[in-house]
Amino acid sequence: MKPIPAAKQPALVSRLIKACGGAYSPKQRRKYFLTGPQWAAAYEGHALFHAPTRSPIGYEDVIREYSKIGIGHWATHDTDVYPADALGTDRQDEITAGIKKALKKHGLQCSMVTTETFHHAVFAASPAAEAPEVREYARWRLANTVRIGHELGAQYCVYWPGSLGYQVQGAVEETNTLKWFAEGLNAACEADIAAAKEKGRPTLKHCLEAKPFEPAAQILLPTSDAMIAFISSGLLKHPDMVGLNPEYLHELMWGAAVRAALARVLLCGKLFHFDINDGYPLKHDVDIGVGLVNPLDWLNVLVLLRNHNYEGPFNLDYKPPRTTSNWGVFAVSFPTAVDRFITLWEMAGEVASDPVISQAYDALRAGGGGDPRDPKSIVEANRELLNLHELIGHRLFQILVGAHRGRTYSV
Ligand code: GLT
Ligand code: MN
Ligand code: MN
Repeated sequence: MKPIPAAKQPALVSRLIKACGGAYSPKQRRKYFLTGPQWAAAYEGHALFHAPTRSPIGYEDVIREYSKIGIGHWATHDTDVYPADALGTDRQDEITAGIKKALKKHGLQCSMVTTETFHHAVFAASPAAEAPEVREYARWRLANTVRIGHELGAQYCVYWPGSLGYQVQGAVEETNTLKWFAEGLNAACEADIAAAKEKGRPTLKHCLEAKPFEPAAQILLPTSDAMIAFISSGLLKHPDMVGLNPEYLHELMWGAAVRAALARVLLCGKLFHFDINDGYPLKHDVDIGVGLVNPLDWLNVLVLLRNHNYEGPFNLDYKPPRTTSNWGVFAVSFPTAVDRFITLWEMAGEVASDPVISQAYDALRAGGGGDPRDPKSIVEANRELLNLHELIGHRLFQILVGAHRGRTYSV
């Protein structure tokens, strides 16, 4: 094959994306509570070892392109759109007005706001640092974000305390740091209660997001389970306002069964928000597009969420790879991620109504009828019934590859 000139490459990519087929329309995509983060689309491909491969892009472009794709909601960190030194000044109000205008023009809603408490030098020792002025500044930043959220019509506020930890052990006294972190959340909740009252709006749902490592070497709240315990530690003044935003990959990173981690959050009534992506266990936060690595696991996760009537957002916290261009972010990355999610979600619906799976579940729950005081008889009575466990696994695989609808391969 001859080299393909740069000018002809978009046409080639577009032709092959069309050839893939199976794309949903923007109207269909808008039926799902999908949220697109500003930082995900604007990610330039940089990291510790990586120079950027894409050029900067502002909120107007992101909002417009999300709208074209059919992503109905937008989420942002304060400093994704407001320069840190514009926060709390008139410039903040001007930017807020610009965002509102762009959202309205393109028919999007702001679903969630989050405070960046990890990038700026002031957070070198975390937002819950020893110096009281750092903590006061952090409290102000959180309260300011809450007010921005109310102004933009958001329902959720997320906290990712990635810098809450340490590089060297002994410098930080963990119980103090956690108490100080709770003070920040308390300030955010109180600011929320005041702003909600003033605006006649409901209060926000405050969601903690765990990640087991990065950027701090050791993280004080590394998992969703740790955060659930923290919420009920007694340190929070409004524990009912605080729940979780688990991220699929962040649980996988520490080796969790993601579905089991989510089940524990569901049991506590704390599954408020969900970051969707993919990746590998015991590796870094690569934020690969949903379903590209673990589609069967994803199917199972969505079956659980459907069964429990989860109605919160599915937030596309995904990093388009460095090999993707600025154009490709909206031509390939986001539409395909959205379409894989929708496919997996609908497939999860098929699992729920699949006659083989429901008969197998019913039979397992009926049990074999042994004598509860005689374990030997229980073993005998259930012997053949328990073959259904593996059979269910096989059926889920069939549903994933379409074999339940007669798709076969000739040998
Ligand atoms: C950061 C983190 C994400 C969080 C974002 C919210 S910031 O990109 O890795 O998982 O959701 O603060
Ligand atoms: Mn996330
Ligand atoms: Mn991540």
